[in-house]
Amino acid sequence: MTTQNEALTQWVNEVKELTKPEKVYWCNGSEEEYNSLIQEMLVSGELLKLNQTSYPNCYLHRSDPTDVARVEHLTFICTENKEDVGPNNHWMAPKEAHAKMQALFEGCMKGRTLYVIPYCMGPIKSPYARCGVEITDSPYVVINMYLMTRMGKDALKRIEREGQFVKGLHSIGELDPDRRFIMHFPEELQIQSFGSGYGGNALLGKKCHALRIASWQARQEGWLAEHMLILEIENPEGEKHYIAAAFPSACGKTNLAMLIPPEAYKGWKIRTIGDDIAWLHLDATGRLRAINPESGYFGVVPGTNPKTNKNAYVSIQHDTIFTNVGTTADNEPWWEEKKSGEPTTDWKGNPYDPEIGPAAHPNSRFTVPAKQNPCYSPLAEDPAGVPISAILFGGRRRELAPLVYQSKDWKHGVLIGAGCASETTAAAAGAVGVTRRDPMAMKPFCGYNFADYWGHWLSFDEKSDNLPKIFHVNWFRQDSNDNFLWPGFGDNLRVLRWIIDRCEGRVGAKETPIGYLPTAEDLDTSGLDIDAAAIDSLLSIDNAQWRTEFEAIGEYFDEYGDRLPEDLRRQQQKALADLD
Ligand code: OXD
Ligand code: MN
Repeated sequence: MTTQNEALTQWVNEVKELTKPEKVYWCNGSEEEYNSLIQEMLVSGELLKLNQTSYPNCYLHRSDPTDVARVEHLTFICTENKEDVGPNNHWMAPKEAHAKMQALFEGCMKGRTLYVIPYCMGPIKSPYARCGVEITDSPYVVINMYLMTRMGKDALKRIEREGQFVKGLHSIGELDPDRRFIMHFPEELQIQSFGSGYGGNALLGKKCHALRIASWQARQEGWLAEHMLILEIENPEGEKHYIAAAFPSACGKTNLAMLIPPEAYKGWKIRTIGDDIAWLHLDATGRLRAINPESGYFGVVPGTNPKTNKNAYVSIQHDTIFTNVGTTADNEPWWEEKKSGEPTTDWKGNPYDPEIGPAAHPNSRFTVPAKQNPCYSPLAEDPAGVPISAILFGGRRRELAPLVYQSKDWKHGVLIGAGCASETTAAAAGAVGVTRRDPMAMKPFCGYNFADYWGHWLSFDEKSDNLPKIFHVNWFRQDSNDNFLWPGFGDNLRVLRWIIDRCEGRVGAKETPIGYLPTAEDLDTSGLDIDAAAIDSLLSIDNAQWRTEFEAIGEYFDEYGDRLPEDLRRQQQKALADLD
């Protein structure tokens, strides 16, 4: 396969000149191609066969132990104007970044194959979908892109028709953490990533394109590219709603998107449209419609079991790539909280010793086609996307944030999203469990200045009077003994039900200074083993704590100086005043 597109041919030739691969291979996206790459990687040792009787077509990849998560400190947005990327990003001048990357890529593919991967983010026929081409020297990247995106022939055809695509150049280099950079050039629609094979750093369609570059384009073009799951909820009467929810990495997006209704919720159905990224566009009626640009899930494995997420658990019993899990004596994949089997080998390939560490890396991952999910919604393929009724923001907050509250209006909802904080997780290199501001769960992914991003969010209020309602949820409240107050998982449907009923105007709430909260009567807790004191903590606010919070949010906003939208400052000051 080659192409008629001159810009693409020229770019591939330039990269070939620079990186000096042994061969160039154009990916067509076929199953045969996927299978033959798997065979090659089994021979090279990049993949290991798992037990093919109990886990057919499942393979294990062990990363370099220093390359197991996103590297936010090595991720840069390179624009002419430093102010355009804001204090939320690391900036490098494009000229300097290009020179640095040029030196790294020089001859880096000697003896390797250069793979050209044309891909489409979103249903191939969707007007909202966007294409890119990733060049990589990693067959692991190719097989993951096969599972996560629509890649190959059809994507190339679309690129040839449209003439526009995002250029992503990737090499694993020597996997040396000191020679690792993830560079984005939004003004040039380019990504360059060197020195890492880890998903978020190397599968360039995902975080780099579908969030960082796409958020930049979305602002210019009037849409939103967000770190959100998309789910469909159907009640026993057959009424359907679509919810988009932004939670930081490893905070339960995949679990919520695949929720199994609890016993008491017979007749309710949840279907998954997406588990990580949503692209949202206003339609002619002013509704926000969402597509999932991805076609697979790159999910956190530890904690997945038939109780926490049966749909994910079932999905990964076959045709799955596991990265950095442990294995059992009979060569099945194993991870913490799997609830069956015993590990004998850890994720590094050493004999398992609990004294040394967990069997699976806390950020070990599964890559699986979305269609393997038992509650996959065929609407994930709908070129028109789905109309969103409610947007949820949230994160891990041990304290402070109640189980759920609704914003007073759109602009107040933007304040809620912009003020979000969450405890860090193993999805990114660095300390875990540290509370940090993570506006709209986009801290690591917004490809431009957050001040401009919040302004963009606020601007939707002028564009439509048919926008989704905005809510904040927190499944992670703990008591003073570190016990979770809310059962979470399937029972989160009780909260979603209140949210939908609020959207439909058929359930009550009490107005508080931070927004609308359900009373104990408004939220269905029937049949739950939860005492009144816990419900009270989950559904109440502490004014003094919230005052401190809004002051801290104000200080955080100060970092954005004059660029901060006045409307957002007004919202923050009003929120503070409402607490007096
Ligand atoms: C992810 C992440 O992999 O957010 O989705 O890190
Ligand atoms: Mn994510």
